[in-house]
Amino acid sequence: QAEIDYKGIFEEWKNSFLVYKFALDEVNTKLKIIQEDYQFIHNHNPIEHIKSRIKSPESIINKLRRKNISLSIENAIKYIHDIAGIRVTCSFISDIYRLVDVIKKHDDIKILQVKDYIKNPKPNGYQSLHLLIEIPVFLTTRTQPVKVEIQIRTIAMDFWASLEHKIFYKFDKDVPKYLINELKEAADVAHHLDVKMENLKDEMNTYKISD
Ligand code: 0O2
Repeated sequence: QAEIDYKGIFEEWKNSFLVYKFALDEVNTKLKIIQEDYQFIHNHNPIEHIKSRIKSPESIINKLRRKNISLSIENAIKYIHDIAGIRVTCSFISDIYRLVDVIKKHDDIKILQVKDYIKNPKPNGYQSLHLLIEIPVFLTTRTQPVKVEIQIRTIAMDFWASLEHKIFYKFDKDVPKYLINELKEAADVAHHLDVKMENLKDEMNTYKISD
């Protein structure tokens, strides 16, 4: 198979990708405002980290191939929903749902899809809440709606997902059965920790109120 000129493709796609950078800027600003405002009102910061990225052409091409879709910028824009991606790490599971409720209230954001892998984890144990949104980007000559995937998870879910991702690629997607089982077990332990931490926080809050 001929080698793909990723650099060439990137050059060709660069202009179409600029709006994704603008969309990420918009969502990042919204999240930072929520973070500061929440801290101010409730004296609690629901967001630990925010990380954003534009998906690399290599990764977009691999995903198009995985989905059996022919390679073109039009197809990338139409079928790859996470070209612009933001990962938000929260302290507690309740923070995740609180954040989703706040995002849903933003009039300019259209929620296209909610995938709740916390209530329904993937068979391998993967947990996170994925929001596919569309946000308007105001350009000089037009307004363009742009898709952004927001992945919201706890620190424990993020810890698990980063290691699973590394293992998956280390074994070139052919992970030995015993490691798959151990990863599933680790995901259950991570969930147990999340539930325990949530309970501890609730306990602590009742003390604060009765003081
Ligand atoms: P990368 O390298 O992280 O970008 P769809 O949008 O429904 O057509 P998609 O995009 O597979 O199909 O949907 P989904 O389930 O929302 O997954 C999107 C992203 O979630 C993935 O992007 C990962 O970032 C993350 N993810 C989903 N499942 C797993 C998992 O089992 N383990 C880990 N570590 N991450 C997961 P990419 O493009 O697959 O990968």
